[in-house]
Amino acid sequence: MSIHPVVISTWKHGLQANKCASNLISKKALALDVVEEGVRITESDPNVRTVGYGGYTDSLGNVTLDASIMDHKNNAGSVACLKNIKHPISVARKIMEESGHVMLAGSGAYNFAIEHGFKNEDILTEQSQKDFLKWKKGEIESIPSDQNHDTVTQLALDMHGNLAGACTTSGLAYKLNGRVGDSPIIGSGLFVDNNIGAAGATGSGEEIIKSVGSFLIVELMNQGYSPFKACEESINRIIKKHKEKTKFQVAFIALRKDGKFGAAAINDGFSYILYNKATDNAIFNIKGMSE
Ligand code: SD4
Repeated sequence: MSIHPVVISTWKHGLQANKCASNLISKKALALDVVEEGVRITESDPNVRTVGYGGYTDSLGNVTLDASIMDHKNNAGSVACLKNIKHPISVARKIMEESGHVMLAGSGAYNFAIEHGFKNEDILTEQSQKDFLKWKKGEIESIPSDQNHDTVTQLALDMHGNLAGACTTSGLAYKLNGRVGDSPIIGSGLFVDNNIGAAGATGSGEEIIKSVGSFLIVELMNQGYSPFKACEESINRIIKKHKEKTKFQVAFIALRKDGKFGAAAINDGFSYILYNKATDNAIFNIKGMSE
């Protein structure tokens, strides 16, 4: 039976990442290589302000990056609070493949990266620096929520029938120094089980961590939920914990082993990009479940 590849990425600014990944996957590349190459495009783009190079800073003016990756053999790698390295997703993969560990953080992660051939690069752009100074002076109170949640998470099913996922972010703008979000936490920002499916998150990391949202979606798919219903249930569990209408955003995407996919979000404004046999990198806008 021939397998039709699928690539799905969070947010409309995941378009270039999805295009790169879909181009590779249509040439029979492995899902793991596809998702790494795909999200590296976003990590390099200074106009995407919450991923990689040119991301918003933390409360001390540093750009600190979180990322995770999982392959079809249940291997996982992740990096938290990484400074001065442009491609945290590739460091996460190196940790997965060569460290004997799953997760490295802070200066240990940086030293590991340097020892493994990554370059020290200044990832603070002039714009990030200017915005930080304005924020310090109180001229920016907060970032509009549609611009403060743009972690790129990408899931792929390759022609060999294997799943992989990658998730990368600079986290919430002006977060406390040392804060780690959901993106590098396996099961929260990302989870892949090659027998079942894959899921990934974007949005308020604290909420996603507390609900272990991506693992929950994969487990619900294991129990027979469709990818869409599984995403909805994971969102609903977060909404139900809050008495007031939830102002923060959380969104999930999911991809099942058979290529079926789904997405759901708490509030309006979330979009995702899909490549499959029916759609060549189209953008889909999602209506929020709390609206
Ligand atoms: C975090 N999930 O660190 C991320 C936030 C996000 O772009 O989506 N940022 O909590």
